[in-house]
Amino acid sequence: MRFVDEAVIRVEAGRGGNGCLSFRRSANLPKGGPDGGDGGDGGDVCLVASSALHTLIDFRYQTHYRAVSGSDGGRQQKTGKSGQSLLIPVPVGTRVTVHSSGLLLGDLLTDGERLRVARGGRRGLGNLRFKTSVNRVPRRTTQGQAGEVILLALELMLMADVGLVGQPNAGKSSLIRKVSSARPKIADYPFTTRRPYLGVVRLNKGESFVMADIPGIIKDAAQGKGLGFQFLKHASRAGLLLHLVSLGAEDGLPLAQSATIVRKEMFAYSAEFSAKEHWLVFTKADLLPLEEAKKRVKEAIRLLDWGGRYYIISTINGTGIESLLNDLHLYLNQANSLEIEVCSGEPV
Ligand SMILES: Nc1nc2c(ncn2[C@@H]2O[C@H](COP(=O)(O)OP(=O)(O)OP(=O)(O)O)[C@@H](O)[C@H]2O)c(=O)[nH]1
Ligand SMILES: [Mg+2]
Repeated sequence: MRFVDEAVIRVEAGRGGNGCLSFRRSANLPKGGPDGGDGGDGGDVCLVASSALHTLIDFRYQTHYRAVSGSDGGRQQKTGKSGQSLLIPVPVGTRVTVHSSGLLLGDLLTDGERLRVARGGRRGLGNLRFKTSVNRVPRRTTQGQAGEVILLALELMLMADVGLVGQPNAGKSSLIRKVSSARPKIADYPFTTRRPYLGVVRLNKGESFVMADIPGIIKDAAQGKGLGFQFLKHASRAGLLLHLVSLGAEDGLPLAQSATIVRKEMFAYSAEFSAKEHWLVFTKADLLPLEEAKKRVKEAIRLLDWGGRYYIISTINGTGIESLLNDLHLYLNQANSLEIEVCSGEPV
């Protein structure tokens, strides 16, 4: 299936139904009072997050959405039927803004979360409402109001705990395949992965976390080169980034230089990335003797003046994978419990 992470749609809420102008008439009551009922309210348009969806592709085919209008009021004090809300399912992780102004309306982050994006028009009032002691035959009614119409920009940012970033061929897809059931293609040419993939990494005791494989980042990606820039936003929701650097030095550069290319692009894309937890992961350790790999990595760490965590792994012989997963698990658990503490703190 094609991966689409941006869409513009037009949503229109339903009109309110008109109020009714009517007087009671019957054989024994030729001059009855007013009995025109109110109209029904117009239906709202709401977006609802659904974990069953993973792309915005549906919105490429359907770009207009309209909720049902309220019915007009009727004789004998009959209120018109209200229009039902139109619920539009979107993937979890969808950000909703007003297309013209960029105003943020909301982020739909949990399954089932609902966001009203267009309010239905209010009902019109029937003439029964205008009966007073001085006006017993009111001929006044009001019309139902138009529903809101709005052009929305939808943007999907995948929800992952851990994002994989790195140059093409760094071994990102190989790692996610090794530790999850995600199945992105693996090959020795750049940009094998052309869209982000999510994989659930299952750990002992039924615990799990979500990892995102993001297409490779090359020099000048932040200016639009390659594919990396377009998809970097999917890394922006991850709490932790694993930056993969190949010990195979396919780009012919020393490790520290390779790593710097990607770091520069990430920070050029968004300053937000510099505040994120980053770990360096040196891949393809099986390509050289472990002692040699450690020596090169130490040198790179020194040159980069790297104070964060780093790992040496191989998806071919399994080096370092278990310890990486254990540390990820511990880190994410800690981060989650911190979040819970913050949320449950007493209000000050
Ligand atoms: N020797 C060795 N080769 C590896 C290892 N991991 C990945 N590779 C190879 O490196 C090449 C690129 O791997 P991918 O996993 O496709 O790399 P990627 O980072 O997803 O690349 P893009 O999708 O192009 O960004 C493939 O030929 C893999 O077989 C490893 O641990 N050891
Ligand atoms: Mg890949």
